[in-house]
Amino acid sequence: MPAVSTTTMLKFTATTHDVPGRAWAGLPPGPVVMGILNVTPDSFSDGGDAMDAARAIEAGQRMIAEGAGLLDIGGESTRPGAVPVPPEEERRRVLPVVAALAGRGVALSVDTRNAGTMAAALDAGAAIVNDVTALTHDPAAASLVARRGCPVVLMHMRGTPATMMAHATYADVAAEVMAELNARIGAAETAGVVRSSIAIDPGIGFAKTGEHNIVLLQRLPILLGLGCRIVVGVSRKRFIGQLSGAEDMKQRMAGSIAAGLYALSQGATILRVHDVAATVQAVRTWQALAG
Ligand code: HH2
Repeated sequence: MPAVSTTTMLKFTATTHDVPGRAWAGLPPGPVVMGILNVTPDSFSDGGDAMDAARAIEAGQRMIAEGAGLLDIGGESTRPGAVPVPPEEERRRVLPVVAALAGRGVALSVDTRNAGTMAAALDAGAAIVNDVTALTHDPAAASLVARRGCPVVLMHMRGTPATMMAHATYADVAAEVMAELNARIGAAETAGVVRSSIAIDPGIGFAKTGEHNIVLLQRLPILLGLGCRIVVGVSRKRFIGQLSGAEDMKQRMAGSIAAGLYALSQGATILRVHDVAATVQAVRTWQALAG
């Protein structure tokens, strides 16, 4: 893990105010709601809800009408211990949904760690790659993203979905996540990815305990120093249940919105959520008041 010097930290802090409005993926500068479309039978929070293409397309259309600025389409669950999905099956799940929702007024991201799925989804009309492994899982991913020149979300994780919780040990979670994301940005740039096409994500729940998630959100402004827009996904996650007492994942909407608004106040500008209509209403109200 690269060391981050005090001078670098100060430089990061000094540029903080520049970042939230930064152009990325053609999105407006303020908060954007990214609707989650999991075309999977086993996602932790909505598994099976949008499993077949027709239901996923309908859900996507509803999210667009509800004010989503982005749709994130995935065909493989990354919950702790999830069974990996062969890339061919992943493509069978996501491609018809991408093709049907392309050109409907919002950008589509494909949530995948496989270069073949990234390429096929971009060909089918997706504009953005969202990789929970920050382009580390597939050796062909970084050069593919560089060649296509598409915007990319680099999320922080350690290990794999199967092993990540064994790696949830940090002396200073915020500084280590920042340093590790900084290293991933550097690796992507070395592969030819342009920095302005990169957004970052602290990876809430990925190789993090509930306490780590809380500290990361409280110290989120440290990530602004990396000069990229920040995506945050707290929606229905386990720590929302821990904080609020809501054990049923589908009963975690209010807590998810509270955590999402808090993330916006800490410098995030893209919220990855299941409950689009309620989040859009909350974000608009928060934005009007916060200015
Ligand atoms: N979280 C999940 C999946 N992809 N991508 C980004 N950038 N940030 C996240 O926090 C994130 C993500 C996990 O949530 P979900 O899609 O609801 O569940 P599953 O992985 O089980 O499909």
